[in-house]
Amino acid sequence: MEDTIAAISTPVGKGAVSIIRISGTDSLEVAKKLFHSKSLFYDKILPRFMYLGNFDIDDNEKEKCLMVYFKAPFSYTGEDIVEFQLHGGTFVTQKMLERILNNGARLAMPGEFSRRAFENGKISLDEAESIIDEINAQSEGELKASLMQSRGQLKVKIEKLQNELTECIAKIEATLDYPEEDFEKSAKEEIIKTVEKCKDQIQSFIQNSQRSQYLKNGINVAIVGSPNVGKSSLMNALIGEDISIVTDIEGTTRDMLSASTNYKMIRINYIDTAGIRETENKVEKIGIEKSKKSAQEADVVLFVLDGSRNMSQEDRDIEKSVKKFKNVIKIVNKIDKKRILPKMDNEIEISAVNKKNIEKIEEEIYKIVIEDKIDFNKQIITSERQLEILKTCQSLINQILQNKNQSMDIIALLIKKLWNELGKITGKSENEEIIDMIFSKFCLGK
Ligand SMILES: Nc1nc2c(ncn2[C@@H]2O[C@H](COP(=O)(O)OP(=O)(O)OP(=O)(O)O)[C@@H](O)[C@H]2O)c(=O)[nH]1
Ligand SMILES: [Mg+2]
Repeated sequence: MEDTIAAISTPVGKGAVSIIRISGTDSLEVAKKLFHSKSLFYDKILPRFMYLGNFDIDDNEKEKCLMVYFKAPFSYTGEDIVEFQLHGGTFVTQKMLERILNNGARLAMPGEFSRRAFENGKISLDEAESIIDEINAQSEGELKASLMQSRGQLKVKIEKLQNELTECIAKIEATLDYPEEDFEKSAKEEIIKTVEKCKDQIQSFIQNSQRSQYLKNGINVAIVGSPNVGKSSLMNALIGEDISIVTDIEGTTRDMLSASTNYKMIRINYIDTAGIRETENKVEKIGIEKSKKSAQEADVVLFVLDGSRNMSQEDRDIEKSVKKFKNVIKIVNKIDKKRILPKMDNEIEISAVNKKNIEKIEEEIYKIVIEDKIDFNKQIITSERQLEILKTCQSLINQILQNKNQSMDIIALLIKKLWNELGKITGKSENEEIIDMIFSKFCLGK
């Protein structure tokens, strides 16, 4: 039997309400020693019923709080759970936990509640991982992705694939028992069909997941252009704060500076860079190299021009070098001044100092990176681990297809491997190591 564990389940120092959770066979026994209420008789306690009462902090001091009992197996962990909810701050909460730990429970390890939930069949591995993501989610989009996962949709789909593969394995075993030519041939055809179907599904999971990386990491946007066109002014306008130095001296920005904002649930990370030009200045040169590199690595490049003058040779050189990037937005700045620069296709006119049309840039970034590309209603994979597994599956599938003319036992071996690999997502391939790894990423109390 598992021992009884306890921890504070709410984030330290945040929020008005704290929750202490106890899980295990002795949960009620522990509570009985410490919590008293006129309406509560421990031998007749009602599960899922809130009891208001007092918790003995020590001999003289009591803390008013709520207690609720979840009877096994109808609880998060599948075990008996007792939860205390209190309004006290960090100190009182800590004190209560200490009392609980001195009265029959031990401190839970990070992720231990969820691990027990998994072990008792309450959540799948897939759901457990998404709980970690929910806890760590930074933007709403990211949260949505992990919520989708926590409904276990990926697990359901992958389990289905696993079941189909199980049938394949059964078929192969049958052909080994009855090695008549015809039977083997038709079985093989069916097996290859199933494997091809797996291939398509997994490919679409992977594709969607690569897009969903934007949800997780945000979109990286490099602001490039020649000196003095107003890159830093634009950066400040986008962020809504004066974080980058602006002067009328060419070559003001020497080092890269990045800052983020949220737009429609997505984080956008802007990188202000040094104006690109020929220079002998050593520091500026390094800055320019960094600019070029950040443009290469960015998801979107904002190519900024000064609308109040014609294109310089430098502008033209930069234009040429950004042409090879896939998402480039031409920004014509300083439209508060008289426009000299000829009109171009697909440009966005702005005034960084007057903060005019800044939102158009955000809209455009969102449009070219996110719209039509991420379908929030589709399965989105946010976990790096799951993506790696799916990639391994992909290469196993390719191996199977390449070896389809080999003997049945070779194919069977590869299909079993594939089945096991998929099981690392559904939890249907008893591998302790993976399970340990996932739950170790949880924080205490979850
Ligand atoms: N009239 C007008 N002036 C602007 C605008 N945006 C920037 N400027 C001016 O242009 C000059 C250069 O601005 P910065 O933002 O420092 O330009 P930069 O591209 O970052 O320059 P470097 O860092 O040197 O490459 C400053 O004097 C700004 O005040 C604008 O929209 N309208
Ligand atoms: Mg600058």
